[in-house]
Amino acid sequence: MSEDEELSYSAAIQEASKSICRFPLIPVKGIPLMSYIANNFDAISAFCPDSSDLLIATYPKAGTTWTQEIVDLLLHNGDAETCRRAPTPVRSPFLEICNPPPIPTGLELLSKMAPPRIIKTHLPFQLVPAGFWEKKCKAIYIARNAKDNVVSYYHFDRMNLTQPEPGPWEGYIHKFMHGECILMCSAVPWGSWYDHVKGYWEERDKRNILYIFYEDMKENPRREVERIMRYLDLSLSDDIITRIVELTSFTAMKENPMANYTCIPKSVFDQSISAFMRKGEVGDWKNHFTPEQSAEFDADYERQMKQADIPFRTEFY
Ligand code: PPS
Repeated sequence: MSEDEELSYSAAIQEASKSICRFPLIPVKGIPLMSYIANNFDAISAFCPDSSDLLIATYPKAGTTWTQEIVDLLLHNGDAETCRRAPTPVRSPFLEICNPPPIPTGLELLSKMAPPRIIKTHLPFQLVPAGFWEKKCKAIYIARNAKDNVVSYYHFDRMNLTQPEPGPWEGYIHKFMHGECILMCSAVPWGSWYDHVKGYWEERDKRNILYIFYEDMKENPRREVERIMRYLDLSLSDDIITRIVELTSFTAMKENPMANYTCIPKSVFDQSISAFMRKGEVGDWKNHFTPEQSAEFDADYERQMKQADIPFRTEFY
């Protein structure tokens, strides 16, 4: 994307922000999606990737932006300058995103880029366009433990003025636990965390999906950057890997205007309510859950995850 196009992206958001509102949720095959996305879903489903495209799939707030930055740097040999060519959503379009015109949709941005592209999605496995699997595209799935994920999502829904109003924390936990309800007013966009993480987990071997954990990235970022590098069939020097780990630390990304979403105006992302790069920690849930809420959440978690053998960690021991 040229500098002019990048400027026009920011200008488009500025223009559209006058008509921004908290969009209602509409179910698509049972998954609650924001109305703009749901109404455009046939076009999203029909998207035909190139076999060289890479999909980065996550439940919202699981470490998408972090992984997008790591992958962009890996593909550009750790060149920080090149990776500051445009904000994250322009460098690595969000497949299903649709907002009021004139903001370009994810599909429009993708149509102007030559493969290989780094494509972000929050769609659960069953809603991902079939072309990704038919073309045997590589895909990285990042999962984050449910308790930190719900905390991050809650603060995001407070500041992202296009997502449904989160309401009080107490009620939000229940919306998150119940995922996709019949009542769209008591659901969260993209539906159940539990079904999302299980859906990709079950398909990871068959579809050659690299399934990684936010907590592992925090614990040993170098090990996880190297894991991603090998999955992408790249081989970079130790020095470049060290550089990539530094450039993708929470502090570096919080300060990076091309990664911290300050490209989105306050009328859409009000970062005075909560920063996009908020805390970036494992275990922040302890500052939010009461002991009673934690016990109720854990009991429900047991029920929803009992068949799944996914090694989530909610803290470091
Ligand atoms: S989104 O909107 O779904 O794309 O958000 P996503 O990028 O998936 O998740 C945002 C959370 O990830 C944290 N983050 C990071 N943590 C550690 N290191 C790095 N480099 C990093 N970059 C982003 C970000 O702070 C959000 O988590 P919380 O817990 O809210 O701070």
